[in-house]
Order: sequence, then C-alpha cells, then structure tokens
Amino acid sequence: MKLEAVELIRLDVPLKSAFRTSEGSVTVHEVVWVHAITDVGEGWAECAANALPDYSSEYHTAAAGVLRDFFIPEAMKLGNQLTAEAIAPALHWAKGHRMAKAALETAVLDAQLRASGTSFATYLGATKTKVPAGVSVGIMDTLPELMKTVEGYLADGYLRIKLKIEPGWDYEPVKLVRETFGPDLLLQVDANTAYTRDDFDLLKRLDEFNLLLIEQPIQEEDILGHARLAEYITTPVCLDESIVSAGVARDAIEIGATSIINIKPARVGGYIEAVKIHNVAQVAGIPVWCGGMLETGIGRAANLALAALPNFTLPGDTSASARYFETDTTEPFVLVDGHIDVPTGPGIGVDPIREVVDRFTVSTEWVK
Ligand code: OSB
Ligand code: MG
Repeated sequence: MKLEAVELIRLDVPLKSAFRTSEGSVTVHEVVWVHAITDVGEGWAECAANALPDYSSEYHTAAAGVLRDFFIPEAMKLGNQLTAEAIAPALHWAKGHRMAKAALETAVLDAQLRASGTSFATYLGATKTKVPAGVSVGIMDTLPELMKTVEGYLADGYLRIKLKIEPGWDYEPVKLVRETFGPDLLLQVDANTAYTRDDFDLLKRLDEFNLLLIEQPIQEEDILGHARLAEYITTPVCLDESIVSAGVARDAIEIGATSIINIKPARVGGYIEAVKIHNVAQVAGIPVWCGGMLETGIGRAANLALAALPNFTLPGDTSASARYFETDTTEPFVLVDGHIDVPTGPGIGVDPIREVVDRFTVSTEWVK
C-alpha cells in the first residue's frame, strides 16, 4: 500500500452545551481530521488535539503543522512499503506529538482495513459486540444545575457517572450526587491535574463516597506523587494524562501510582500502542477503560472497537453522539440499555456524512 495524498480538514463542531474541566471550557469541538488517500482506498481519522494546549502540549493547528511538515512526508517516503504498522517506527525519531502520530496511523489503518474488509474490532482483538457507556459531566456553575444534568444522563441510561472536579468543586458536588442517587451509582471523579501534593488531606475526604476511582488528581509528570497519594487514600488512583506509552504504564503500575488506567489511543500515539497498554495492564491485573476527547463519530467509532477488548472491564467515556452533538459527523451512535454497539463494518465502520462535514469545515489543506 502507498500513501498518495492527505487532506487535513479543520472542523468546528458545535457542542450541545459547554463542557468545562479544571483546564477550561469549550462550546465548540475544534478538531483536525486526517483523510488519507492511498492506492487501496481512503481512510479517516479524527485528531484528538484540543484547540488549546491545555490537556497536553498538543493543539489542533500544531498537530496539522507537524503532520504536514514531517509526518505525512515521512509516511510518503515509505513508498509501497506503507502499512499502519510501519507508521510508528517511521515516526519514532520525532519526539512527542502523539495525537498527531495517532491520527495518521489511524487514517492509514482505516484505509488498510477497509481494503481487506476487516473491522477495527476484529483487528484490535475485540471480544464484545457492545460496550457499557459512562458519561463525563463537566463542572457547572451551580449544584442544582449539576443535579439536573446527572439526573438527565441517568434517565438516558448511562451506567456510570464521572464528575469533573477542581479545588472548590469537589467534596460538595460529590457528596450531593452520592446522597441523591444512592450507594449503587457507579461514580468516579476526574481532576485533570488540578491538585498538588499539598492537597492529599482534601482528596482523602472523598474516601467516604466509595468512588470507583479518582482520575489524574495531580500533575502528569508526578508519577511518584500519585504513588504516594495512592498509599494515603482508599479511592483507587487512575492515571490519564500521565500514561503516554506502554513503558510508562508498566512503570506506573510497578510503583503503585495507578491501579486502573484510562486508555486514550490518541494520547499514547495510536491504537497499536493502546492495545500494548491494555495487555501490560491485563498481565498486571489492572483494569482499563476507554477515555474520550469529545470525539465526533469518526473518532468515537474506533474508540468503541478498542473498548470491546477483554480487559476494558469498566464503562468508558464512550457516550452516545447525542451527549455531545445535535448533529454528528457520521450516523449517530445511540445508547441502548446503557450500551453502545461496536461497529462491525470494514475499517472504523462508519462514513462521514459529506454535507454535515462541509457545513462544519473551517478549512482544508492537501498534502501531496
Ligand atoms: O480528561 O478525560 C478527560 C474531555 C476532553 C479532554 C480530556 C478529558 C475529557 C473528558 C470527556 O473527560 C471525555 C469524553 O466524553 O469524550
Ligand atoms: Mg481524564
């Protein structure tokens, strides 16, 4: 297979409501898509990088730039030796930019699998046909607003609630949700690095709510700090931002910094590395779940396939299209009894809806 051209598409997809984390608030999902044209057909991927370098150092225009200037030319240099499996080794010399690397690998993999009539689920080793869905709930201005939102998601059928927290929005909202919806609600929190080593006593107060986990409480480089916190509190510590590779996952597990892992393929450089993390965790007896980056259908489809692997034993942030968007870029993913079907068609199993994509497109650039 050979890479002939790549179209980089910048889209602004409106969110139904603002999504606020400890890192900031977004009302429009601003993303870059990678549309790979190969000699065996085309492939699609959504790059997870945010508009701002707030979740990680990557951001959408930087991702487009590094793809255009370095990664796409490198993949083209592979000539007819191109495969999805060859992308990560070819880009290994370049530091970081894992979301950009992931997007190129995923688009090429989509083309490769479409050509061979294989689904992402089959390629990755999925063992389920549908996956349980959780939902990530942003920080709100008021507690009544939060309660109304959580109540709505539970009425929709979501099986697990994740509350975004930050200093000043932690103990009270968690307590209210736990007391209102009862001890059986699967409840977890995500701090997106908002706390420090000085906040351990504050975080220990959350122990009384029997949370499934606390996600990324302190800064991403501080893996030792997370190990210290994990010893200090009873709530399981789950790393997101910190886990950028299978090697880091192995080390974080070994020092006790994470007893559950949030796997986001984009954060770790792609689906192939994500499966490696799944396997490292499985061998160590560490459950994993699939995180999200507010992806439209193009990104969500592949995440659902990954979430169907056997060690994904907790509900993911793989919510239905309607949780985020009035109009998705593909046929919408729907929630049925708290679960979402894993796509079965070739490649990611869904196609962009041209007129919707055109409506949300801000700019396109061809790299040849
Ligand atoms: O930390 O998991 C996160 C969204 C954007 C950036 C980081 C995160 C999130 C979410 C929402 O929590 C996940 C989703 O529903 O896609
Ligand atoms: Mg997170």
